[in-house]
Amino acid sequence: HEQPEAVARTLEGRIAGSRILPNVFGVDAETLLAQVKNIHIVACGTSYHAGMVARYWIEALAGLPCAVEVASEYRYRQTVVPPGTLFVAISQSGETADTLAALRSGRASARYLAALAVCNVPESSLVRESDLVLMTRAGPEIGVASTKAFTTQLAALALLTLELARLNGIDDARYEELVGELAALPRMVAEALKLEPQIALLAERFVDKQHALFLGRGASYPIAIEAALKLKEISYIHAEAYPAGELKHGPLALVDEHMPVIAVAPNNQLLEKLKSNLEEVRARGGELFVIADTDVDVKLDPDRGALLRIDAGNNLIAPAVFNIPLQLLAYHVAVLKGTDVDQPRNLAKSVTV
Ligand code: F1P
Repeated sequence: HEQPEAVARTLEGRIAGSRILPNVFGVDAETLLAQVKNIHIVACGTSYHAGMVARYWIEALAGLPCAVEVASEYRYRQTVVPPGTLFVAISQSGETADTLAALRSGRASARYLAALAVCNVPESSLVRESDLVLMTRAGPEIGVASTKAFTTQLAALALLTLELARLNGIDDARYEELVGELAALPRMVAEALKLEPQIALLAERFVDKQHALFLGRGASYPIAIEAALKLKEISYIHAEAYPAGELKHGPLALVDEHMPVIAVAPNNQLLEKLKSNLEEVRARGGELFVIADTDVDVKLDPDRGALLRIDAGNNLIAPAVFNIPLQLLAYHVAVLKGTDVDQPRNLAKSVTV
């Protein structure tokens, strides 16, 4: 519920009128970022999912090649780092061992053009050891599971994307339009939170479930993965996420009346494809819950699912907005099941070993 303020803090002083202010990423950042030819994003857990969203944004808007990987694998691969690579480490705590190790191994061999930290803790090791820093300013997260940290990471990564897009020649009018949309994010998040009573009702339909399947396409796919992670880490329901187009390559075999399917349906060029994937679920008697943009219609059997509408705004910030009802869903299922939402079993806030 603090997220509108947290996201507003992330954006504060970084947008003036219709542009992102120069040097919000550090001293001489503009000169450095103008040389970026390639991006490697590295993170763990929820922060990794924020990076996955950013990859869609950076490729589409800045036209730069962008790879994203969990730090625990990146650090052990013989990663090829092309010249002009910006290393972006995302971490709420700035102390996650694998993320720091990935940063340090790259720095030791001087392979990066620069390292940029997207982080929530100013005095952290990650911030101290990076060349450029973008603080998320989420404020302290009490719970183990990242919520506002994730949404503010998305806001910070959208700032980075738009700066890279500007430096790589995005059309001025499009740039200004996108900056305006990003500035509206705190308000959109506040609106999304108003869905809570509906989500609380929806949660009742998950309490007795053993499994759940989340689907998304494009930049909504990482949001589906993050939603599955939230559900499993705080409610202990086994949840998986797939790109909706992968359904027929295996997971469809799991769909029956016991498998709830939750789909994220923004109004974009992928919608028709998504609808045909959802039809495959419906035809097999699966329970289908669709979180959809206001003007999206999806065919559902009333007793076998539900449609929840949300004003997700536009393509850029839509993932951050869709994320809110999905976090609320995990929260309400956990509350109904009586699990400890703030301190899930077996998990630590910061994985430092
Ligand atoms: C990464 C992370 C969190 C998760 C949990 C364990 O932390 O996977 O996303 O919620 O607390 O660690 P960080 O690198 O973002 O601090």
